[in-house]
Amino acid sequence: MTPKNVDYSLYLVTDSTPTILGEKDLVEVVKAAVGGGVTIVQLRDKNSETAELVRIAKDLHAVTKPAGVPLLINDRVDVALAAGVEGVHVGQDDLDLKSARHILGPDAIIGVTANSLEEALTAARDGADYLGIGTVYATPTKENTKSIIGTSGVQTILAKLSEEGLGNVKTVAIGGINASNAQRILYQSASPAKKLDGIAVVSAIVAADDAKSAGSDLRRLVKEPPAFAGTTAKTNLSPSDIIARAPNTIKRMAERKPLCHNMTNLVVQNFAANVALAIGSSPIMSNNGLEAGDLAALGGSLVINMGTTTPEIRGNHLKALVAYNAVGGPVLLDPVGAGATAQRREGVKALMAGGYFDVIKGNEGEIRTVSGAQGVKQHGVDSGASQLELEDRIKLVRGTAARERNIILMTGTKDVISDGERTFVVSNGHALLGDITGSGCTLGTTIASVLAVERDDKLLAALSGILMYEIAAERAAARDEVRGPGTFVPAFIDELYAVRQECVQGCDKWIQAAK
Ligand code: 3NM
Ligand code: MG
Repeated sequence: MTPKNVDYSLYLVTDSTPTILGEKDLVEVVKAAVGGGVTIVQLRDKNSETAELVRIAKDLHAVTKPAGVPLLINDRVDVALAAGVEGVHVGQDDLDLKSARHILGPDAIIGVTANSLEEALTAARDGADYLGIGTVYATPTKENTKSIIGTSGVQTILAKLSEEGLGNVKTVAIGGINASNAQRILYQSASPAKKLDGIAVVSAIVAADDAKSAGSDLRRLVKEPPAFAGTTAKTNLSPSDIIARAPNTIKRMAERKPLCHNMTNLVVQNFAANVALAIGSSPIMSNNGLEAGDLAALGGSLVINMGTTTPEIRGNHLKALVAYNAVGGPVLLDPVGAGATAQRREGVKALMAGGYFDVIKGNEGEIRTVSGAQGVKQHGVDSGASQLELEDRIKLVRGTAARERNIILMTGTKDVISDGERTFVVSNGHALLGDITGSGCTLGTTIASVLAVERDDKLLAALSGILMYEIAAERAAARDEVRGPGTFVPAFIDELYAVRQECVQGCDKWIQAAK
């Protein structure tokens, strides 16, 4: 057990306060957690007197040492020395790293709390063995945390560490991490050059009724990629290959008839169900989060549409999101009107912190809000005029997709779609789509339907859906009987149906209209 060879994958930080530990015995909890698979332990106790702390540390060490699990003491270098444990963890207001190193020597494991990029870079330069990066999500366990940085904040720090040649420092994330989000946090915080070495948890283990099973559940989760990651190898299809494959992708969808579960707004339920039927998926319109687990088990995909949202609806959305993430069922977010009200801005944040979206699609204002831009002006749920140049839209979409590690689609006269590496601008579609209700929402339904059958290359799935949808709109608008929005809707549904039939019959001339 040398300091440079520590397994940081599941880091338990203790807490002896009654609200978290309850009536349980700390040593028993740590013993159980180590039995479950915790790989490193920190004694964090802000209340006990020094002599008592040393006693606790020795008791814990008697449990951790035989298991080959390092024990560190929060803040107290003196206690670490007295108890003969493997190291310390120091916060920004504790003894500084260099002094701690001087006292404990080169072999001690010394970790530092980093709540910001500056703190992370400084600690890494000063020779910390690892950084505890946070606060990822707000947590009742530690009040007055400095800032909630989310997975994007962790990712920024990891990328910068690597860029500055500090990629060797080990890293764990902390704050609000539990079994429901551990895999996603590891996945979404990863930058191309550096990923986390592990997660640190307090309440997810210490407050659990059974610390051993809580520990072993978490250990299993941190070892495996999340179900939604699908095959991690991206297909290396060229842009023209991707477009050429769209008809066959639609064909597979129409033949499989996957379930497309829509949690959508009151306005478009009927239209969205009709679009799903026309393109060849099987719609279910259910806003009940409690049945989402049963529906997710059927192997389809989910659309979460914020069109008519309330706190109660958001609760249902979050339940469904977790249920689909657990089985790797694709989820598409349509953050309708995201920038329009405080409720909606909050809603987007809560949803993005509550689970993984394979695709997020919205108009310019909505995607800007998703990207975290402040002060986005949106008057209603309609798109309004574009405020960004195409070049800036591309940058924003690509950057957000790379950050979220998903697909971002910004709709408009020109749609911009990216998986963070590959970016497409689609110029298909028709102005009449802007004159009917639910065209954005049902594009979401279309893309989600394709995603249900094409999970390896999600960009291919999304692009196939967009092309089918927008080329069908062009064909509908060109029909003689179409004189405006009223006659457009039935013609559009017919053309979606026609494109689907053409795909099934292997006649893919329609794709030549892609531009
Ligand atoms: N440090 P839980 S957050 C000890 O942000 C600690 O530096 C934090 O508790 C930081 O796993 C935190 O119960 C508490 O959310 C984490
Ligand atoms: Mg401290």
